[in-house]
Amino acid sequence: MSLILSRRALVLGAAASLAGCDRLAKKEAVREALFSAENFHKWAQRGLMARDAMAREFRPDQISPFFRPNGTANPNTPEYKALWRNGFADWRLRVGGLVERPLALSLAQLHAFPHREQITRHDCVEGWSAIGKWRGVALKRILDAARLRDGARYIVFRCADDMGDGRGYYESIDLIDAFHPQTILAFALNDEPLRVANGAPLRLRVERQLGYKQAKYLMGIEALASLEGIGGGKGGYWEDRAGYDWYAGI
Ligand SMILES: Nc1nc2c(c(=O)[nH]1)N[C@H]1C(S)=C(S)[C@@H](COP(=O)(O)O)O[C@H]1N2
Ligand SMILES: [Mo]
Repeated sequence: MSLILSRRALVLGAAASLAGCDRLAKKEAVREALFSAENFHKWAQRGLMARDAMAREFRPDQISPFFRPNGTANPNTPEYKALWRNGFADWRLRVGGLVERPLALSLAQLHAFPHREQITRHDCVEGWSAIGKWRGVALKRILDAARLRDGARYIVFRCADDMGDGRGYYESIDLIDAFHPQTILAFALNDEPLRVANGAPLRLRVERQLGYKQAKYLMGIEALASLEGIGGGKGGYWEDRAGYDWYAGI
């Protein structure tokens, strides 16, 4: 899927849900008819603009001296410990679901993609913030390499920490956030490889949203048509467990 096509699909998807005609929008013929309506196009553009806006970026001298860890500070499972002991040489990011080309990427392979760096503020619902400099690979590049299939609407992130209830931490975002230029899979914080406390070896940064969306200890990402049947069905660990908003926009 080219950038143009996927952005076009996003515009259609966003506007179709606004109009409450999700089901209809799935039919290609109807999509085309909708897309050609002049007013519709303007309206779709306006709707997208807000979601497409960039999160604020900060100067290097504004970086917090310490990026406080929160939630799991070490998954401590036998599987994770084995990966850690080996410097994550055997770790792979599995990319699957509705993709043409499932991937299993090593850290070295991720490093070979072009990098993006951004200094952003992380806001946790518990009432603290920290500014950090993240380096990683734009999620878009990974999704383009795996080639999303047509029905894909969400990206789910699976984490290594099991949260003690047999169900792991997980999170999910829609394709608007997935293709946002500041949405990256980060392997470095403040010019150092991500520490275990902050999500080693890889974590999500989805900068327009709150802290709990920033999934740490990534093991896999999946493209899905729906979030039904994933975890408790609400799209994330805290969404399932405490009723936090799925879209945690800041
Ligand atoms: N896998 C995993 N990801 C997670 C969490 C967690 O417990 N497990 N906690 C979330 C919350 S509530 C916050 S505020 C941030 C904290 O990131 P930090 O530990 O780097 O500060 O990670 C988020 N991602
Ligand atoms: Mo948080």
